[in-house]
Amino acid sequence: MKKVIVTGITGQDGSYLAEILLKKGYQVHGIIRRSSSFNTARIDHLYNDKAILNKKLFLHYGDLVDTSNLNRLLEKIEPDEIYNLAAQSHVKVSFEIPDYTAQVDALGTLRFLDAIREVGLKQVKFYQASTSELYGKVREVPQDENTPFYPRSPYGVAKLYGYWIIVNYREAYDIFACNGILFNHESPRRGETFVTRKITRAAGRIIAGLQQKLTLGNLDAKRDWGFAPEYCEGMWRILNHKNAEDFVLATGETHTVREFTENAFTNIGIELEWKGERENEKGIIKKIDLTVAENLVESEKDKFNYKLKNTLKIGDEIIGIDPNYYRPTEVDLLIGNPAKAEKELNWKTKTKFEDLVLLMVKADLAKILKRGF
Ligand code: NAP
Ligand code: F7E
Repeated sequence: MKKVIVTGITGQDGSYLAEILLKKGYQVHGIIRRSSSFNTARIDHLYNDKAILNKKLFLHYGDLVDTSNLNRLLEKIEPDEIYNLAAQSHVKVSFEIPDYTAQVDALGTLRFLDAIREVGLKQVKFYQASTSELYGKVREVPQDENTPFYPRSPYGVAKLYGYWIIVNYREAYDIFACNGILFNHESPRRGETFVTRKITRAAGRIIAGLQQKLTLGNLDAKRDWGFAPEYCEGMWRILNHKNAEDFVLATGETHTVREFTENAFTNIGIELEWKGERENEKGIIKKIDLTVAENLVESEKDKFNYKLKNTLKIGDEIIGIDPNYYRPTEVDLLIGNPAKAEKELNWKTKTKFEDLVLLMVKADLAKILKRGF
């Protein structure tokens, strides 16, 4: 049985990747960090499964800022593959904690690579979670593996170090190390402070009468949004390609935050109208039809403990802007060209933008009507 280490296993991608690797027959060793409250919600369904717990899934405490435990874990596990997904992954937060972000996202990658060298694991394959944020102030449209980088945040700059140290260790020490340059990928497991999940969760809470208003930042930023599980399958394909190379994973489509918002609210029966400009812009209800939200989750209604309580009406202001969500330097436009991955890995996204928004809205609304929050 092949053994694999996944850092960041408690995150969105780590949880999907763990599922994929378990299905492929790997023994999965996840690294989790100590937390004052439970942080394993995304993998509890795997960890609580006794068969998996006993034979295939192991969790170890560790932190990318602690070198000593990385060496120990590598010696103990002797993995065939390592997926380095752990990171301070929030771009806006990286402006508040740039030093910590660099410690984890830049030096954390170096620590891991150097531990591999130190322990002498010659055969191990290493995946690095690189990002479209490297392109930042984009030098060309669309972006591919040869597009020059211009990061626009402490997060992007830290990940730039991570990218180049992978390339350097590959060339200097012949380590099978690869960068997956992944464009934004989302899911019902996306953290609630990233814009997509913030919007889909708010749409559900607003139509359920639990929240009056959604406050956002820059509505005009454009992102290439795909569905996370498909990207995690792509990570495995990158490491199982015959050569250690870097790959872009993306959909090749781009949409604004505004379009995502409009789409999400349409899925719960609200048509929005925008009024005002910049920080004075507001999203107002133009049309509303409660049966749309009811029909969306009709098939799951037996599991619900709460009902939709609609007190909304045409003219209600349900979206506002708070400049606190603006970033000191923004990434305005991302659109990836996944041609290399399509050709060499036979990897292609299946979930279209509209389907992604729909599945996220539906999952959030169902969760809210089950739990009441
Ligand atoms: P996420 O949900 O924020 O998960 C991050 C994971 O890293 C969590 O498990 C977190 O643990 C862990 N972590 C944070 N700091 C750590 C530390 N010091 N030591 C050990 N673990 C630490 O992120 P994601 O969306 O799954 O993304 C996975 C990776 O891909 C990240 O490296 C991200 O930067 C990169 N990426 C993401 C996207 C995207 O669109 N999702 C695109 C390109 C690249 P806790 O659960 O305890 O917080
Ligand atoms: O922002 C705008 C914001 O935080 C997307 C991470 O996974 O993908 C992610 O980084 C856009 C930005 O993701 C709000 O200004 C407007 O333009 O969802 P986000 P991100 O910054 O693209 C990349 C590929 C990664 O690697 C990262 O790890 O949405 N925006 N209003 C907002 N963003 C947030 N978070 N909250 C708002 O209220």
